[in-house]
Amino acid sequence: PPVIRREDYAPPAYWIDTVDLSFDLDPTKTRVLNRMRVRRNAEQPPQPLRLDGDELNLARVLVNGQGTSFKMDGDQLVLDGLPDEFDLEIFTTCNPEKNTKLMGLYLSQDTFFTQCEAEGFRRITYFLDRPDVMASFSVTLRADRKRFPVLLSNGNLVEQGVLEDGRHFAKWVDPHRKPCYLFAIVAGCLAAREQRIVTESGSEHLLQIYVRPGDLDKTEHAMQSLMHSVAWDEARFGLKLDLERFMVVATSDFNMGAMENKGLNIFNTKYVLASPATATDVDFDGIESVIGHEYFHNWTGNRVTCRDWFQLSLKEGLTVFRDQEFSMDLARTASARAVKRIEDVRVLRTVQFPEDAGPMAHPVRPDQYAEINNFYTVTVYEKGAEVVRMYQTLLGREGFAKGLALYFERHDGQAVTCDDFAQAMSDANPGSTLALHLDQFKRWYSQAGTPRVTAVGQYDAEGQRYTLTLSQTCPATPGQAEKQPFVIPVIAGLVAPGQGDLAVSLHGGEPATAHTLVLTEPSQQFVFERVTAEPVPSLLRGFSAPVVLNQDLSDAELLALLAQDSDPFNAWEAGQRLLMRQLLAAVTGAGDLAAPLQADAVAALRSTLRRSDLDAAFKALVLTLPTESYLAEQLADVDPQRVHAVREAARRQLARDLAADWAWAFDEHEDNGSYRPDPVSSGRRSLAGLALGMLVELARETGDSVWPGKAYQRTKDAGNMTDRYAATAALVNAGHALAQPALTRFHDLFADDALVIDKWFALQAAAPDRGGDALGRVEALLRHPDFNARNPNRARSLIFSFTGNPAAFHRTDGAGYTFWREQLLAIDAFNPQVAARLARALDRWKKLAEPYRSAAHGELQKVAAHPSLSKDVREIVEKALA
Ligand code: B3K
Ligand code: ZN
Repeated sequence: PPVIRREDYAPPAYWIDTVDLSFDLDPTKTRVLNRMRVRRNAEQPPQPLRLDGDELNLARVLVNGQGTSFKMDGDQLVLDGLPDEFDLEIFTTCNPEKNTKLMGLYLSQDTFFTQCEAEGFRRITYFLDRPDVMASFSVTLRADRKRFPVLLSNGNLVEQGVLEDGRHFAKWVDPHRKPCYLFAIVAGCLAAREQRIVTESGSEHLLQIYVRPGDLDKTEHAMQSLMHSVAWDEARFGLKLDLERFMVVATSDFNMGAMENKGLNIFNTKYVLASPATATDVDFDGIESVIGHEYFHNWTGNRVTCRDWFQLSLKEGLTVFRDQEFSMDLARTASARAVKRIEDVRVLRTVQFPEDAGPMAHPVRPDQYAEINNFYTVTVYEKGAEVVRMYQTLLGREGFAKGLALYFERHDGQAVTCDDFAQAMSDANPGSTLALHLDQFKRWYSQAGTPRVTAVGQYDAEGQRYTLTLSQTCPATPGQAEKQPFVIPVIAGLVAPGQGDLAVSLHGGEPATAHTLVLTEPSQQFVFERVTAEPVPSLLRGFSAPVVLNQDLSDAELLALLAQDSDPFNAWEAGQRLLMRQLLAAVTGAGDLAAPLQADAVAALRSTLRRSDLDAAFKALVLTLPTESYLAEQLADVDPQRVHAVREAARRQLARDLAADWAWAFDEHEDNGSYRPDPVSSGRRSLAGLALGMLVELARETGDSVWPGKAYQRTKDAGNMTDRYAATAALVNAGHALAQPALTRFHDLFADDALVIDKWFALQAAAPDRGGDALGRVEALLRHPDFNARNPNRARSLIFSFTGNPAAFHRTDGAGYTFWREQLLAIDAFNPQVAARLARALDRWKKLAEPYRSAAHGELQKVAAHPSLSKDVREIVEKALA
């Protein structure tokens, strides 16, 4: 497929100032009349106007009201010999019912929805489908009144009324100019939860959440989250809601999480609908952060947008950072903030680090793509958010807020670049470390790969001096063999066992318990003074930079940090390092698998579990072993079955060695009373759920029937979905005989609730493989009457859960890979975007040991040889094979 390069960017040859769209909505043949005011961009050489289109039927083109000649060049409509300014009128039709790609205008449960980012608007009408062309939109919708009673678009409703033949209309005008990727319409039978608010600054707004009428009772949490979002953005950054009406609409057919269309966010139902009976704590948190994320885009993305799609992280990295900060600020306690931070870092390390080390590795600001949808990645989003976080770490909260204010002062209403953002941050903070090293800092945008930082310390007891040498390297990535040094902020403290954090001075400065070391050279020394005892260095606190830290700490030093580090992130990190070290030794060693963990590590986990000064949520994270995929990333030659066997053995060991402690933890943290999704009570549920899983696992060995019986009872009488799901998962994961009746009940109880049935599929597809039974189970589920691959949520819940289950997917006979290829090709035929995500499952095939490696390679080659692959999937598999 043709490659688009960042360096080829040129401003548009024409501007579109106004767009007046009128839709005659019909499921099989929707008619779209598009009237534009177009103006030549005098700063560009004269050239024809090339409008993008995709799967449209073109009926008529008028320039200044006159028929005109035009050419087609592939999908583009080309007009030549145009005046400098003119009215352009284009009439097309499209077929929403046949739109299985869910890009452009489509139908979901008899309701019309649109998805335009990145390049879906061209599937609605011919246009300059690029984010630097911003226009004022007005939209008239006409549709059958009974079947499509609610008609929505961006902005304000200015007119509505009844038409003949049972139809009606609504006219919407968006007061803000916007790129077409933020355009949206919705038409169907929906009901809204409404809330009028008065903001801190006194303005009044109407918030609405539209869902299918039967789902109204599941919108309270989404509305609360939206109200919190509005208040937070105004309080933390002074960013106000700029619309009279802000709408969120939910659909069950959606390619991703949600979309920030101006004033009319469209959401996957997964991130809107929740009730205690149907949604888990994780779902409640997901809703809060995605509602926040899309709302925050109203400023970071919509008021200031991207010049081109290479700049995607300008809005995505920044908005992820903002939604992370929002969730942390709502969490309130320091411990709950740390838990959120640990969860975010876990995602980064288990998904983004592998991406950055594999065939799809790309900089936060990519240099090229074949299909832009393939670059909505964890690198652009999550690593991009870490880059934004580093500005805040270097500048402080206030300096960062000043930088953001300057960014809006300069660029409100514009389409800009990552460089513009960096410049505003720097200019607002003259003399700062960032300003001093700005060009070098910007390498975070241009260089791919996860940097390695090595730390070596030396203590001079007599001089009470501690010298820390930090050095950095970065591995090669596709197209980037050599890397230049990064600017890496390393927040550091020195912990003296038995005394806690030492107040020390750095290079003769004021004594403090934490210092931000800024590593800019390949290697640098930092000298701490007044170090009164031999310390254990606590580095990269709060995960202050997205790097791998190599540090030779002994088991005893790690145990000291786990018990005493004042930074909860690093306390957790020390525990994980210790566990990882022992698990990896068991994977690579030949030793027996009965007990991969050493006694002192188990004892430390026990005392963490029993501590009364820690939150349950934090304890649950400390007591959760590193994931199989994170373990695999540390190895050169991965045998996924061996990794699985070792991790499972360690889980059994923990279940056994801490049996009495798990029983205590369950009884102590068990649900008591009404459900609230706050961090404290959800943390208790999380720890109780972990404990129950361990106790049921242990019962497999001991033959005990008490804990499985308790779990089964819970699957029947749990007061909320978090507990019900945890109990069902405990039985399913242990392969217990009670799992089947529990699953049957679960299905019967929630047969009408699609999001819960998604959980039912996911739970089974993600369960440990026992003797190779997982694939057969998944194949049987594929034939279940509730399965439907055309619904992305359902496809993800079964097929993606299976490929994300390492021991089930990586079979010595390669049958998991064959299944992957078949599903991938089937889905690619109707929804390339979803297929391209599934294609990523074999990104890391070159790391696999035999026989997995050859089997995976063979299936990848078969996919690549398929004659009618989408360009989405082609780009992924060609990179994987390169
Ligand atoms: N901006 C959208 C993502 C669009 C994805 C297009 N393939 C959602 C978000 O990041 O908020
Ligand atoms: Zn986003």
